[in-house]
Amino acid sequence: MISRRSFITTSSLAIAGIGLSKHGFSSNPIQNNKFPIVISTWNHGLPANEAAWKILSKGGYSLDAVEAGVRVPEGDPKVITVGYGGIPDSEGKVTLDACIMDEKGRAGSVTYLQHIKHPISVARLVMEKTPHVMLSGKGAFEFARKNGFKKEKLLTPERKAAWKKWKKGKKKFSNEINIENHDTIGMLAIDKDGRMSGACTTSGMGYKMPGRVGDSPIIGAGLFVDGEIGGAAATGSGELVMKTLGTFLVVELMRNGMSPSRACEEAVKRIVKKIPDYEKYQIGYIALNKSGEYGSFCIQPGFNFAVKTEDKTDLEDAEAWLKKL
Ligand code: SD4
Repeated sequence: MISRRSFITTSSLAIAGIGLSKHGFSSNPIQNNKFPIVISTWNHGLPANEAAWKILSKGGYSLDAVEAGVRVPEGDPKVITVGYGGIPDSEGKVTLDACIMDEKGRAGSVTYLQHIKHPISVARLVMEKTPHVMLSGKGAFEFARKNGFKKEKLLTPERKAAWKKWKKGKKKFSNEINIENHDTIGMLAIDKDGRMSGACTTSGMGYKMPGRVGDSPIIGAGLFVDGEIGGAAATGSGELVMKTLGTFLVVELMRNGMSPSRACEEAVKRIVKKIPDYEKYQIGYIALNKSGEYGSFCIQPGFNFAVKTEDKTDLEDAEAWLKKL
């Protein structure tokens, strides 16, 4: 049982944002008290943030901003882990997962969606036009078609050729760290009026099993926003994030007083403590609290995230568990 003394010590450290890890370092919050702000995962977050910024800088709504932002990699075939041009499953089908959440706690999600270029916009419509949170597969596709989305071919000739090569090599699916498994975009934004929204969208693990759905469309796993506290988004091996409800955990840790960086670190720690071969995997979290402080943490060095405010346009490296050992 936790003693009253250690509770007071732990919580006052946490409230001060001074979290000491087992390595004895502290993750300090990065201060940014000016709105608007938008942060997103990986370097394709830079152009995505620009699109979001067009809306945020004019005083627009963060929900419109995150939707417009993540549509950029969704529509870009050079980004091979999101939307159009994404890596297919083991049968050559591109299946997409996405979700969106606003400051009021409303949420919408689509999973295993095929033939639709912008799953994030379908997820938003699920949130706004249905009594449900999540639509999947055929139902999600039919809902999208009824709402005017075009049926499109998402497998590009380049990705088809790569898939054929992969199949010939009779490689097995692996959710361990490798290029195929990176680069879901997760985005968090606060607008001029202090409203926070988030979006997350991906083509999932490359060459995954048919029917596989990852963490990205699951509220509390790939994305979570609580307008009163803050938000978090995840990238990496979705199975590990799902089993720990990673972004919900990050937001709860922030609710209990942790800084965004420290909360992300703690959520990574929950994973590495449980999985003996964690070194094979990558998980990256980003988090933003209601005051505009942001942070991140990951398992492997190499995860970066893009930040945009009035004063900066940055790509920042996340602190990594393995680097700190
Ligand atoms: C998934 N989390 O489907 C996604 C993949 C990913 O960066 O994030 N890539 O498990």
